[in-house]
Amino acid sequence: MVISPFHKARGDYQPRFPSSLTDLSQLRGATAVAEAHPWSVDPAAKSDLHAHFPHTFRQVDQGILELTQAQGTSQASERPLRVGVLLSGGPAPGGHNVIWGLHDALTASRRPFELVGFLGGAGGLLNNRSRLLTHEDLVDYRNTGGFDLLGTGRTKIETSEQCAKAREVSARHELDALVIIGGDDSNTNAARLAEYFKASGAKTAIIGVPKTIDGDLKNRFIETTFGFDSAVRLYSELISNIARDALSGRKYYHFIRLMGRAASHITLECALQTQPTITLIAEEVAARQLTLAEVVEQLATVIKARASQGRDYGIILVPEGLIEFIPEMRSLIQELNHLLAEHKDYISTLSGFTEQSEYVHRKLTRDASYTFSSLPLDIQRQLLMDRDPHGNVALSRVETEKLLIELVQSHLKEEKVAGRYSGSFGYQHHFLGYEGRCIGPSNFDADYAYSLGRTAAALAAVGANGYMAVMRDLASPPEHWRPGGVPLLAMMTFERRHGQAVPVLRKGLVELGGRAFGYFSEHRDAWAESDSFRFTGPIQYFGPSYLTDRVPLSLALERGLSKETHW
Ligand code: FBP
Repeated sequence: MVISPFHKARGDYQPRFPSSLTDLSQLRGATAVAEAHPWSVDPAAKSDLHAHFPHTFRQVDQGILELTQAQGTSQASERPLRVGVLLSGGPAPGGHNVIWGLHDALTASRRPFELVGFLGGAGGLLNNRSRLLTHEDLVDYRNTGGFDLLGTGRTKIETSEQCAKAREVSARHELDALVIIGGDDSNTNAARLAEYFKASGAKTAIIGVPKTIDGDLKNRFIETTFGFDSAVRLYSELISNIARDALSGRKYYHFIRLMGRAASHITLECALQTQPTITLIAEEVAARQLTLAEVVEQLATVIKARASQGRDYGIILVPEGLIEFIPEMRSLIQELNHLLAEHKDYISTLSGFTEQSEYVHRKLTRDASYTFSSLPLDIQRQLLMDRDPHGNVALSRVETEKLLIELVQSHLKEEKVAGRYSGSFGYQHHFLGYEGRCIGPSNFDADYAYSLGRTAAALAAVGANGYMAVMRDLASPPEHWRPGGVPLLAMMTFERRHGQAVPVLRKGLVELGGRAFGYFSEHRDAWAESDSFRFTGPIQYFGPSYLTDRVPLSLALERGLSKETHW
């Protein structure tokens, strides 16, 4: 690795963390306590959860593990603590800091330890591909983006054979704990493993860490995931640069699709940051049951109104997940997912798109077939591409922004003929996704991920099997954050997959009744009418704290902080 001056200087940043995580030697011996916290899981799901997780279910009623310092002096233990760690799913800025925090906390515990990193996600665990991680290995990865220290993967752990394999590998390494850094799917894996390990008497505690740029691992216990802040700051910088270009040239509408497979958190945060002309929020489209034609009409209405003021330019934000939230598209995609899974072998024998699409047309219901054929050929092709390991269409490859451009363009042509539009519709399209997943973490993410790593070490020290490391009060300074552990099962729900109800970690979508969406919906009409772009500039790693230590605006709004201090 070649170390640039920036890389070196940024590596010197020492993340801030809650003072309660300073000395893990004070924590050894199960000082974690059950917080008296009134909570409940969905009562209907509770008995089903019990049936799926009979050995770990009791934790749901035990509550949050709050990490507190033990009284008195610590007792030395000569038995080394062995901890495994893996990175899973899409990269998110801060992943390396979780491992660094884990390592630092284990070092500070003054107990001998070994940290084993599994390579390439859960696949590395199942195939026992691993390396020992030492201080020297981590030095050049401090405060860096990416998951390249260990690599990542999307292997699912579903079968008991896989669980048995994971148990065997963990036993071979004599692991006291295995830390899984991932999103909702990876933490669903973690919950399954925790149950299997407990049932089979394995000594390894499974601990989850909430990661994803999408920000959709969010609920009453998780205020946001690490990686979200850095990714949206980069996207917001790029959007504001494009907005300046739009204002300068005054000839293009820029359709910008933003990553986020399901939820529109990234798009909402970028809208709050940059105040674009139009922002589509997928959850709202679904709640209002808007058809594709209605979404297009909504866009065209703003474009026409702006044209009448001589403004033939603007910024339009489109969430990656939008297409699955439009009712007729959702039905079509669900049918396609089902078809492609059921007839996978046969479809793979068909040569090329034309044959595949003819076959699919014959199998789809009438409505779905109609929707499919009304789409541009490129989009049809993208909807037939290989599925991800969960059987879902790879939305990052579906160019929804181009679909919208094509439909808006033809709508405006008709409006022009009818004399209702006299502007000129120039456009550009962009997709902001991969470029945000590996940038160097902002201070917020560097601190948050590092603190989660220290928390995971604390949970490992107390053998908290089936818990996720969390940090609460994130809008306060890091020294005041409240670390803890939440039972993975307390965040689970049931989803239908391949016709069966399966337990999965619940995805946190944008709450339309929440303060962040509320602020956006109060202001969006003004942003559409006149140009109110907000130019964020790049992430600041050095400089005054009011620039470097910012928290996401949606988090600030949700925590009731004033606009004046956080804008
Ligand atoms: P995670 O949920 O694993 O963090 O990944 C999210 C994401 O970045 C999505 O926004 C995007 O659709 C997807 O990953 C792309 O996945 P891949 O890396 O497999 O192309």
